Amino acid sequence: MAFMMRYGHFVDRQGDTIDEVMAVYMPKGKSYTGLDQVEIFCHGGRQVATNILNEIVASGARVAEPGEFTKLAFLSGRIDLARAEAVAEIIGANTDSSFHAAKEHLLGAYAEHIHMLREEIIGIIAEVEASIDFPEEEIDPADTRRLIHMVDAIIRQIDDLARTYTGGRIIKEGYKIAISGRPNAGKSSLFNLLLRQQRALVTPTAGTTRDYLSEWIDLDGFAVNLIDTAGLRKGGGAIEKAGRKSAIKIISDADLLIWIIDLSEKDWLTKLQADLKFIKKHIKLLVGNKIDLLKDYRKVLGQAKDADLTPISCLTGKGINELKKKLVGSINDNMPDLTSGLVVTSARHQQKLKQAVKYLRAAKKKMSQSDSPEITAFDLRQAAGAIDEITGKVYTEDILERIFSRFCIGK
Ligand SMILES: Nc1nc2c(ncn2[C@@H]2O[C@H](COP(=O)(O)OP(=O)(O)OP(=O)(O)O)[C@@H](O)[C@H]2O)c(=O)[nH]1
Ligand SMILES: [Mg+2]
Repeated sequence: MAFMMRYGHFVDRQGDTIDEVMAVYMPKGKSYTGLDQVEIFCHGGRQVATNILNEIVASGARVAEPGEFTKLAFLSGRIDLARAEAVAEIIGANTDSSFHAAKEHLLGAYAEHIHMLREEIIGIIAEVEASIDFPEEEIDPADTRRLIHMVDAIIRQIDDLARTYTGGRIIKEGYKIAISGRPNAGKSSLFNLLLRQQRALVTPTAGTTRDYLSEWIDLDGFAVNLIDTAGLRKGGGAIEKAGRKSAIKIISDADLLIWIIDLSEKDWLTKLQADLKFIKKHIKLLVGNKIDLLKDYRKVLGQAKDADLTPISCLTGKGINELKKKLVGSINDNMPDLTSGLVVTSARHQQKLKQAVKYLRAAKKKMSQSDSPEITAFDLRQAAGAIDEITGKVYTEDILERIFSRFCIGK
């Protein structure tokens, strides 16, 4: 039966019309949830919808939990868990790249790849278990070598997939760039410049920014979360100390650190050398600011032999385009190829993939030690089980609760 949309009046229990509406009935097996389903289309506006909803609830219905429709779709077997999660990603996508990745997940290339990996593991389990059934027969070492080879190939594939999460997380959550440096270096000035608005307070007083400021910018189609932090220096009052503490946390969470220094200071190089020790663990871009105050900034930069500094002036805007190009380059270096659709954007999936790799490695070790096939099969089954949790072949109420509670109501 084709769906048919009907026109009519929505009347309350007293018989009064609330609104002129359209309604469509979707029978069991053909609806999103897989259950009998009706959708009512009323006029836009909060109050009309609220009145209709109240009337339906008063007649015995209840409001859906967040993600309940998609959860029902999963429970009725219409979609697997990876696709259900992709629905939430589609809704949450706020850049073209996150939308693209989510769409690929929903279309299924990703789920199919996961399914294929699972089938490969199941194939190996079958072979290993076959030797359990015939314990009297000697296992041919060539067979063992072949199986180890197959396990190795799967480990590599799963490992590669799990690694795409570095880029996948960026696609989903945005690329975090923290601007940090000593007080008065021009952090807030750079923040405003990249934001193209006077968002942060800029003053000649060192220690102006105490709390951090966080804004979103679009850099070449990527969502970038730009964070201006308090300047880092010893001493200062309690407020400055608290600001410094939060700045250090932000720096360690960032995907990229912009460390900005004031090139107009006589002792900038000594300071920079001390700073580099402090930030050595971070992925960073060193920026030399206030070149407008220097007669020959190239000569000044030449003093820093091994440190690669990007010269800018927040006052004149010189060097900003070059800096932006470097920022985009740094994002691109971290991004996976999106065209294949094989990008892990969920921390849960990454964790399950890593778990699978762990069990596969254990199985491989046991195979090469010629342990009993029962023990090897156990590890392989654990690996397949971890993969099954991604697609939802195996799930617990707890997992469903965690996934669907993140949805918005009505999805
Ligand atoms: N001449 C010159 N002055 C600049 C430049 N960039 C920033 N300044 C000045 O330097 C001072 C400090 O700038 P801010 O952007 O507030 O520096 P900050 O690093 O955020 O400082 P705190 O928040 O106090 O740590 C202000 O007086 C700015 O106008 C620049 O490129 N050239
Ligand atoms: Mg500031």
